[in-house]
Amino acid sequence: MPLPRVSLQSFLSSAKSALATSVQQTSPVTFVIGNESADLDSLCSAIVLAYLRTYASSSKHNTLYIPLSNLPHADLALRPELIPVLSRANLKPSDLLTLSDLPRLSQISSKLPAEKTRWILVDHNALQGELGRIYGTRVVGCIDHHDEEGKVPRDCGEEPRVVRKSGSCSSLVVEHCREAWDALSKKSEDKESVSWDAELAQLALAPVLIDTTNLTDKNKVTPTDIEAVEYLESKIRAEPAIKFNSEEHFKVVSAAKSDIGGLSLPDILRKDYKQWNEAGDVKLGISSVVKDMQFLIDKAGNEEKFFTALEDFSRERDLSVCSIMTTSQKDGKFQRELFVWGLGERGVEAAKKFEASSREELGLQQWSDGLLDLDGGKQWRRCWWQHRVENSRKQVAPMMRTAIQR
Ligand SMILES: [Mn+2]
Repeated sequence: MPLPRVSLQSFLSSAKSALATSVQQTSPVTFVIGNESADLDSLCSAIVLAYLRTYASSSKHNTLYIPLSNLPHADLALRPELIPVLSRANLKPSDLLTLSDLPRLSQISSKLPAEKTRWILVDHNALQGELGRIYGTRVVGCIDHHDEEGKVPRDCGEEPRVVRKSGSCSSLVVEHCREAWDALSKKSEDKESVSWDAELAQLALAPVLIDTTNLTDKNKVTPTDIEAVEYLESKIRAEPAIKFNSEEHFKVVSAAKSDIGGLSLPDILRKDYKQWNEAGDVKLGISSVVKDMQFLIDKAGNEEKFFTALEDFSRERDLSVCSIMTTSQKDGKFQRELFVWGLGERGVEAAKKFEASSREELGLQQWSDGLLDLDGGKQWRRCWWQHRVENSRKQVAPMMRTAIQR
């Protein structure tokens, strides 16, 4: 039997104590974790799935699924968009469980032995980095909208295994849990349950609105997203105390998201950052930024200072290919820039190969008379306008990864 239902806030606080107890007693633990860019989609999908698997599953077991945000606690401050989203669910950033709640890396294998853990991935389907190295074989399910990486077992038994295109991973989570969620709502139709449903629905809805630009981005929206929005809005409307307007909520959250003027350049670069290891130990890092290249250069002071900051950023992470993808609006038109810096022999080779194979597909065009470009022996740098704006990091990263594999 699933555990008796509580509010989202009580759920997160039980999850925190459950995690502390399992570390103390090395008892079994089940995590739901988003990807390491830890964007709104990843964070909300993990909480919503963990909550519904805990309280609405048809399983005979009473497992508490622990939602883990894939970032250190301090980095929550880099996500101003969390504030309006969490507050609608009566949560604050400090309620979330993060990597800082895990034992330190040097002790993690003994305090949280792999064989005692189960991992369900949302918004990615291959556990990356150190966690992947230690716990990669303990992944027992996933719900994701990225390319299939073939890492999660085909048969996940009772746990979900969904990898399918959609604007937001949260839409897939909602679709998967819908029946169980309805059954849970039916069990008790008192005021409390209605308001808990509305909190949960608002949490699930925010990433769908953000990732599909309020369902207007035709390159991203799928029927699953549209159905999820309808379904979630009906759950929110059922709570008379809430005045909710999706359009207005979308505006508030996206304004908070692009308000990065107060962050330092390194913070902006790591805010929405993903890294991959290819062909042995060639590291690729891609930062997504919601302002244009000129904003980043101005933030640093000038081009030279910008490159110095970027070089430090790459060195700290031992990158062979360092890339930035920007999004911005000019005269009401959505635009993208793409910057790639190959460092060292393998990095240069991969970056050049990427340009040759993707120039046409991505509609790459020289940026500002090649102001940022460089052809050195062990360095190669390019900045382009990316005219095929429908390609986000989700499409561009696999192209770069392929270019690295020789
Ligand atoms: Mn996503």
